Amino acid sequence: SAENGSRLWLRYSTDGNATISCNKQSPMLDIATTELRKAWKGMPVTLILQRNKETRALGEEGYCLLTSDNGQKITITSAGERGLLYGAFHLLRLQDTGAENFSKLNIKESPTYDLRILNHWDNLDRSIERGYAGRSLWDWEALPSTLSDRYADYARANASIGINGTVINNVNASSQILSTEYLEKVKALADVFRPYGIRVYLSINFASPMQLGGLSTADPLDKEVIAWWKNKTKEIYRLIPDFGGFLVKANSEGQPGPCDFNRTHAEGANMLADAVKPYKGIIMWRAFVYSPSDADRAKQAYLEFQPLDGQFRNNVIVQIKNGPVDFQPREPYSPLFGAMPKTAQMVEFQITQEYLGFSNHLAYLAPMWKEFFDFVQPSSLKAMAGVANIGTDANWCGHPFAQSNWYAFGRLAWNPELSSGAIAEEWLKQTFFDAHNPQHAPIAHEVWQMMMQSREAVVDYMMPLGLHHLFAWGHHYGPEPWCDIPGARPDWMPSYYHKADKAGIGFDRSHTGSNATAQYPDSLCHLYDDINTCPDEYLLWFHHAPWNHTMQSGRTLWDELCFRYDRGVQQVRSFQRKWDLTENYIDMERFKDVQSRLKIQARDATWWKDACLLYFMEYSGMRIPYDIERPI
Ligand code: GCW
Repeated sequence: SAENGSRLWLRYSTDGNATISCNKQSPMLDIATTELRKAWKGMPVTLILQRNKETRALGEEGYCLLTSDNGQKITITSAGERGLLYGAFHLLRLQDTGAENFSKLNIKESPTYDLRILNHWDNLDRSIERGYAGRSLWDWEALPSTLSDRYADYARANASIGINGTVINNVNASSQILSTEYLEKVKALADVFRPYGIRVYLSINFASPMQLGGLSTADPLDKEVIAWWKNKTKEIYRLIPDFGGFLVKANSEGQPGPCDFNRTHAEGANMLADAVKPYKGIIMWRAFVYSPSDADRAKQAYLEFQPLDGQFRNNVIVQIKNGPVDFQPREPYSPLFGAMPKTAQMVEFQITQEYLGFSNHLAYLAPMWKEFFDFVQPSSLKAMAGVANIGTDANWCGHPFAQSNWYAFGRLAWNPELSSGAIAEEWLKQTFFDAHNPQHAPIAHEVWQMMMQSREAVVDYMMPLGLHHLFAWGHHYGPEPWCDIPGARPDWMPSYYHKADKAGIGFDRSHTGSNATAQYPDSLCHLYDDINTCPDEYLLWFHHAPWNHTMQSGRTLWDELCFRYDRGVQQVRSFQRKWDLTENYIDMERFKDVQSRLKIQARDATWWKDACLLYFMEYSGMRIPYDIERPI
């Protein structure tokens, strides 16, 4: 049955047998105690809502898990109800991963970020931009009177990993979402999510005062526009008192914004910030801006936003994609991070695999996000957002392993110091394997290895060595480095990015080229700017390197390119073999599902390799090395 995938990582049995108590009652605390009653099989657990010095230091969402009474009892203590909910899920996770000796628990937890937010690119017609797991969960037609069970299931899954906010509609926003009719529907969702500790946010269309309000302008300095947003905000908070705020994509890819009225991003953001301020709302203002101009696309967000540092209200957070272009399998981090010391910043990761094989390819993304944190201090950020990969598919995410990315996003937003390996291990134990069965351990380890290698494999078979955006036009599935559509935007053409010619391949972003390297802090700038010190994985991001350039391996660039593409293909084949080992250990349904998706992935990897190498060969004029491709 489809049940296997639908339960996500919350598969624990429901034969709990312990005494669970709590010193207070509320809808949220009922959820916490019910979870424990259903599944906890150990000593009695008491949830204690208590404000004292210790709990206050951990905040409303933090908690202590402690074994007391000589190992006879477990207490979960928090200053806030949400802390108790998270503590309950933590305890169940420990039981399910078989990780702890419960006689000596002494755990104190609190989240690194107060805002841990999913972004849904869901449209009001229930299509999902870049969604690969069915339709949108939000059944707008049936709302507000009919509530799908999946709303609460969704909220519960999020709560179990600490996600506490959701932007439920696409950043390419319809102004319709702010109509009274839709706000009633949004309120119904917010009411379901609230006891799970989840706040609702909305993406807004900057031209809403015109499109919805009938005004002649959306100029953020116009009095009527200001008044319109104030009224709208008031209406929202009357319905949803804990509404989180707005997410805005402005002057980006054709969306309206303050620049249409000769105002800056800061002026636009601040107008909205003032409207939500009385209610403690926030504005997440995206920095994903670029246009077909002379400036290198990778430089544009920095050029536009860095000079605005210090001009934003303190309830504005600038939301920046991890890399300077667009969620590629590998990008260097965006140099805008750290370049606006007077402005709150947050990172936007993409959980949905727009550029990583949709829901056909197995790609565990925690290593990619951790790579970002190798460069950007977690403490320099205010929050974390992830573009959701969730839809109406019975298993929520399409690929059974895509669930691990939802899971990992939540865990990293709670604590970005967790290792990707540890997260993969706990996810696998909860999702596929029995942590208490020693026979499962060696198989689980093989699958763990597959997860840990999977993102690098995608980089290898799609775009190694810093190549980027070789994707097919529009849908972004599969290779099309040769794509050439007359009259189309040049910055949407792969050749803009790979610049292959007889002399070499890659985008010169060093001082001899676009000089994007200069946007990085000095030490990195020097490292990246020099073709001899630039790390292999970013070489063709920053340099137009000659085909016979000597790589760190000693191979020529061309040979290295062939080697990497081939390595990616070989790795996917090794994943297929590893997965076959699991056949007798997990349910047939998920076994077969993953097996058939790996088959697609293996075929796609070969397709990528062949397409890219055969195309680039026309420029390099070199052969694919004999031990990779023997001539027939
Ligand atoms: O990644 C690109 C996508 C668009 C998306 C845009 C954005 C929501 O191809 O589909 O639009 O980025 O992040 O705004």
